[in-house]
Amino acid sequence: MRALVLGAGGQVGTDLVRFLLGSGHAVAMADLRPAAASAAGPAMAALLDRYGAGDRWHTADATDATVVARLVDRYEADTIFHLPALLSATGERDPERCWAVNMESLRGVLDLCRARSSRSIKVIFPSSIAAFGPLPGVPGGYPDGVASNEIGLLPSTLYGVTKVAGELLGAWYAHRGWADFRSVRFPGLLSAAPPGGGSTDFANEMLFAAARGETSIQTFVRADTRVPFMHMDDAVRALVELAQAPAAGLTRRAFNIAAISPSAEELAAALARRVPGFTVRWSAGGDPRQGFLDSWPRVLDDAPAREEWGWHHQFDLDRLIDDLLGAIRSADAHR
Ligand code: AKB
Repeated sequence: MRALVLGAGGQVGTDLVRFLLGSGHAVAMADLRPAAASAAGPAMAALLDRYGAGDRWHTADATDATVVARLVDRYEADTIFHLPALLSATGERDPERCWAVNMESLRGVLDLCRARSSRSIKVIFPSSIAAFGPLPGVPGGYPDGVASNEIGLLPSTLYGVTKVAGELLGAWYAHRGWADFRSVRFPGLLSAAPPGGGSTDFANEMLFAAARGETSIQTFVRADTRVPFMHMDDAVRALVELAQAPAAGLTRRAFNIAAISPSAEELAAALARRVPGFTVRWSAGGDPRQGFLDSWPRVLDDAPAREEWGWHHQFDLDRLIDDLLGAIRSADAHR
């Protein structure tokens, strides 16, 4: 694969770059931040040095179509990972920028693919559980096990609107034969890099606090909050495996992918089993992010991804926590 990773310095981008380089792919990267200031910190610059890839990191506006065109041509990219995004909480606070970063930049990438349609460039776009929203007239929201083709993608956040619109726009470009667009709906993602302005961040905050030995933390969610989560290693593998899946086997352009769905209380209990004394003070509700979380499915059905391109997760809750507590402590030790 000759990959161009846009938004390479974010929570997903840094781990995706690590995975791609480690798997021997040719990778070029763009982000507003220099590598050493990415979500992975100086470790990112060290990683690039190790693979001799430092000069393929471009500190540039990855949402600028001219920049992207230059990079696609220079590196003869056959796959573009479009990762720049404002997440659910920050997107509500800055809707104009959310639309520009999430949507306009995707449209720029798709237009670029259209201009080079003879190359059939793949565009891999992370969608999200935020594509779902409250079902009108259905108290309690979605039943557990929401399928990939569930009708009623009615998001309650602008972030979710950009994800649904991005899925539809990409599918239309694919239908016209201009881009090979593919998308996964990510759950909340957990890794050793700090997240950036999502509603699922409560879980990342709990993990970071436990890893750092904080034994009493306040969270913005209720104890019974339940949404799907996934280890970042599974998430980046999903992006790459979907990019590599033979087109003939795919019946759709957007796939649910699922791993675990612990409640916030179950997550806290799993942390407390490893960090003695770890306790969480729960919120009674009222934070807008609680409303967003309540509007998302608790459990996703990802059967089409499993059947059509062999998707499977590797991290259950216990393995995920053991791995990430260690990874956060090790990253802290090297900062
Ligand atoms: C968010 O909380 O906004 C993101 C997401 C679910 O896509 N983590």
